[in-house]
Amino acid sequence: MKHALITGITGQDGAYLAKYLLNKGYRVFGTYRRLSTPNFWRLQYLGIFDEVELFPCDLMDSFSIIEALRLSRPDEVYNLAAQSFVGASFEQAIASGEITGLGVARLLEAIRLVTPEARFYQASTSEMFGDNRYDAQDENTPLEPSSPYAAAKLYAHHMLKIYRKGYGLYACNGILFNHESPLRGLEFVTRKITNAVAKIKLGLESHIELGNIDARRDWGYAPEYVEAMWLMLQQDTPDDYVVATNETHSVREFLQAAFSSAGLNWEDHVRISEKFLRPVEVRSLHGNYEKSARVLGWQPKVLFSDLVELMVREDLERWAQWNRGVHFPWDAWNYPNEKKILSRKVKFE
Ligand code: NAP
Ligand code: G4F
Repeated sequence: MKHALITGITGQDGAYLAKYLLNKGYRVFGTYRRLSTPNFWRLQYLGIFDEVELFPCDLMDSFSIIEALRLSRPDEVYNLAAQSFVGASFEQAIASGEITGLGVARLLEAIRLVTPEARFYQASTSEMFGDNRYDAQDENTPLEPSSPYAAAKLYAHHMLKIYRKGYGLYACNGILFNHESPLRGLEFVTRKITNAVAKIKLGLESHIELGNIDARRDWGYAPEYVEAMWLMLQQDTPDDYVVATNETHSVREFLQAAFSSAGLNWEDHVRISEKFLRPVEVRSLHGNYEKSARVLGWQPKVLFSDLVELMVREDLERWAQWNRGVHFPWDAWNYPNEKKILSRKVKFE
């Protein structure tokens, strides 16, 4: 039986990847951070909490990484752990560099020393293209990061290439464009919108505050993207791949589609707040996944309008259940309102 180790198993992609690998017959190990309140809701939501084996581990702590590798003896390591929120990386630039950048160097060193035969997947990102001037981005597009998060990911991306070339590790960078789902964190714009649509529809909230709604992203469906991660590690030689839908849509289009799928007019419920504007914005991302299609045989099936609809439907269903007093593992009731969180843009009198 093959062993897989997933860092960041408590996150959106970690949970879906764990489920995918369990279905393929893998023994799945995952790392989680010690938090004051445990965060296993996604694994419970997918019904796999009892099927995965968990280690406490932090990418800031090399010894905890070594211990996770030593105990799990993985054939495949998927590094999904990161401070993954671009907005927060402006507020916590150093911690983002430590975790999202240097954390990967710690992991590569540990693999080199402890399990050099293990195949390694790194969660690289389209955010590395930055506020670029290209119509569509692929594996050869220049990388011009526009956030502390992207700069940290770029460092990790290059460290992987150095370890692949220098030490012969089987290691792949998956340059994934935005991918969403009902398990997406509530801070990211898609889920922030679909959660708000559900609350507004049910009379629990009246409006939502957003930043730059002209920004454009290439949004795909997360459960399909974890399959591409696995495919990358099954090839004869390691390489880097773009995973995307080859469509780009604005946040405004997302709003329009999400509110109208619940029979609402978005303009009645949206306010723009400078609190959600970033010091540097990535205005447009649009991925060309031709190489993934050609080499991996991968292509997206769920596209923009189906994605928006399935996310709205699930958030509506959850809030309706909550209204009926049904209890289930879920994040939203525990995170009542982003408005409580202050930002650097707040001026104190
Ligand atoms: P996510 O939901 O934010 O999950 C991030 C995971 O990293 C969580 O399990 C989190 O643990 C863990 N983590 C955070 N800090 C850590 C630390 N210091 N040590 C160990 N673990 C830590 O992110 P996602 O959407 O699943 O994305 C997975 C990966 O793909 C991330 O690396 C992200 O940057 C990258 N990526 C995502 C997208 C996308 O559109 N989703 C696109 C391109 C690349 P807690 O649960 O304890 O917070
Ligand atoms: O949903 P977002 O926060 O995602 P972003 O910044 O594109 O990053 C995500 O995708 C990356 C891949 O390209 C990943 F590497 C990264 O880990 C993460 O998963 O923001 C999307 C767009 C941005 O342009 C942002 O400025 O939406 C805009 N936006 C407008 N109002 C907002 C808001 N974003 C958030 N989070 N919240 C708002 O109120």
